Amino acid sequence: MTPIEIKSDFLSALREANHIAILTGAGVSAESGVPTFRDALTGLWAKYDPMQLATPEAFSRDPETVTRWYDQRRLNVLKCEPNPAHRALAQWQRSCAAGGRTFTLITQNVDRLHQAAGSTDVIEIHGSLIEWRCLITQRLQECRGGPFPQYPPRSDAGGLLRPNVVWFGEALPEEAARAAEHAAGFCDVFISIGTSGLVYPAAGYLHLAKSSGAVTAEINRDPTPATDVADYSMLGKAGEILPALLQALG
Ligand code: BJW
Repeated sequence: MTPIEIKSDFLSALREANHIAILTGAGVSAESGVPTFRDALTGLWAKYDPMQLATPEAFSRDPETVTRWYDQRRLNVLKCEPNPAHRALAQWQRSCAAGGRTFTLITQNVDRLHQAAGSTDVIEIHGSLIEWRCLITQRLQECRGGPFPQYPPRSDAGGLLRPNVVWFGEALPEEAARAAEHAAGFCDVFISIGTSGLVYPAAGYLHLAKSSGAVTAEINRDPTPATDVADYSMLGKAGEILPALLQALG
């Protein structure tokens, strides 16, 4: 394995930063066995396009298929464990807190693996697929059990249940969106990790941070639209780069 190169001026920027903001995407959970959003769907799901399933229109048209897809993903996520990338971010947050510095973790992931690794105050801008919402009462219920007995599932009130995630065309949760924008606009260093940078408004946060004067960086297995925009780009697996970065920071 080639050694991971971390630029010394990037390390200096991190050491001097009072406010660090991180945006994570599906690539951070890939090494835990959670397929990324745009990974080809396999098996029975191969004929579907995730961009078409993750919409309120698909749910209205075919709630059975959409909820089966989300439940299968929920059941997979419940079997997955945090990986070294999640753990490094949680450890980094603790060490920043101990030094009186702010470390804001914004995630697009709906799998709760950051929280399982010990990260706190995680800003979930796309919701969570562990929580489901009754369309009659709007009550949320955490679902950690086995498969639902029927699809689409129903709440005790008899309403349809949908995953509490943000679909295309839906607004982000107001408080999470406000907190994420604030963190991106006021941080000293912003790092985008494991996201394709295709979905807005999240894809705009690195630009917002940069135009507000932050040092920006990207960690991704592959180049993305953010690669040429960020001040630093580290190509590789998040589960290898983040622990190396933390070690380099001492
Ligand atoms: C690794 C790795 C390893 C792999 N290590 N890396 C402005 C311009 C254009 C369009 C819009 C715009 N503003 C809004 C829009 C429309 C739309 C949008 O962005 N469309 C684009 C497709 C163009 N946005 C919306 O609709 C948003 N809503 C909105 O803006 O509302 C406005 C409104 C206001 C008021 C009233 C009403 C509306 C909502 C977006 C919601 C996105 N939701 C989803 C689904 C969540 C549930 C689910 O999971 O099913 O969120 S879509 C999907 O994409 C999911 C993800 O969180 C999100 C981002 O994906 P991510 O994380 O980047 O994953 P991938 O798979 O794309 O990439 C993985 C990456 O990992 C790759 O780069 C790999 O290389 C890398 N990788 N292994 C490091 N080991």
